[in-house]
Amino acid sequence: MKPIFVTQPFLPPLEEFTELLKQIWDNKILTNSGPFHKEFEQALADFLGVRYISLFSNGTLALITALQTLKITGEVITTPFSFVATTHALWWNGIKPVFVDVEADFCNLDADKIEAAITPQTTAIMPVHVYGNPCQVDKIQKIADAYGLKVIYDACHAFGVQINGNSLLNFGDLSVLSFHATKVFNTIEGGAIICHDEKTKTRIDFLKNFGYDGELRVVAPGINAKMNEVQSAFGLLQLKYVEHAIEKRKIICELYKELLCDVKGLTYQNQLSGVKHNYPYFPVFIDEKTFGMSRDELNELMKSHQFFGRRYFYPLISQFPTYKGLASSNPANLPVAELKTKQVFCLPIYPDLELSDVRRICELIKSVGK
Ligand code: T4K
Repeated sequence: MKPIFVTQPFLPPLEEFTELLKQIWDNKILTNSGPFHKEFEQALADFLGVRYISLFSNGTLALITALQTLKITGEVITTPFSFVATTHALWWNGIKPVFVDVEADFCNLDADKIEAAITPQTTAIMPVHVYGNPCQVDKIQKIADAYGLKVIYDACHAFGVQINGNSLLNFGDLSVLSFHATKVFNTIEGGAIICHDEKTKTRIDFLKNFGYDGELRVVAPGINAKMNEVQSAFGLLQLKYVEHAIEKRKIICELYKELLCDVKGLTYQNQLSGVKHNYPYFPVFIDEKTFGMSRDELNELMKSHQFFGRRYFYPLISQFPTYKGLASSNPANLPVAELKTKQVFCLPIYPDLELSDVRRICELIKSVGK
């Protein structure tokens, strides 16, 4: 049996990509805001329904730069239930992460617990739209406004997600996307910052290019985080196919839900009304007692059948050595996240996953306890 991994990147037709590569070979512009970069940036802003977008070489550098853009310092309230890059971006800026618990339904930062964690040092909130499910954006904005805090969304899972027809990326001061190979939309590696005014976009563009404003002026201590022409051309092509790819993910997600709906001790996340989803992951949550097997045992069983799901996100970021010593990392402060991280298991989902493989995965899961 061929192994089935948690994901597999979506790739455009090779011959279409080689056509674009020929253009790069002809004009010899490889990076530094070339023609494909410009075209992709505009096409992406139009596609996503956002005003300003700045392309990056990956999501992590985009997160680090987003914090630099708004000159965030001191303490930032964030979630422990994410990929470790979310908190690393704070660490790279010398900012102290303050972990707040998540809510049970979607594992997103619990807006009702944010206020209690605010101190005079707090300057921003950095929530994550985990698995592409929107955070409680209105509640979070209300708190931010009341305390004069910035909001930077790690929207790395939220490509194309909309609330009532409006892009989720339009909420908060900034949102950050990842276009990593494992994401719904990929440029092999890549990322972006979304902002809402031209001045901020200009600052972001300076920061990702060493701080250069023109040939001789350096206006800030910037970094090199530019997306190159090959990635940009690849992204432009991917954009043609992404709606179709999301549609295929939706079919897989619906089949999982149909086949797993009556499995005792296994739950999955139901969609919020008014949300156009992008189906990046299919997390299930295992209650060991009722299911008859722990999440880790299920993982081993699946592996023995060549199904390689993943425990995104286990361990919690707060449990990694760099962050474990923080007061907010105390498990007693994060009871819901501590529970969810032990239960979660992400099943394979990607556009080319065969529905027959989804059925085989579900049969195996359903065989537990029989
Ligand atoms: N914030 C959030 C919330 C994020 O989830 C991420 C990234 C970031 C920030 C940072 O964005 P980037 O700087 O990465 O743009 C993966 C990804 O490397 C990472 O991008 C992603 N989140 C994270 C959730 O997952 P791994 O270590 O699990 O990936 P890996 O290599 O084990 O891949 C998983 C499976 O995918 C493999 O078993 C096989 C398949 N695969 C993977 C790659 C890379 C392929 O078939 N082809 C491939 O090229 O971290």
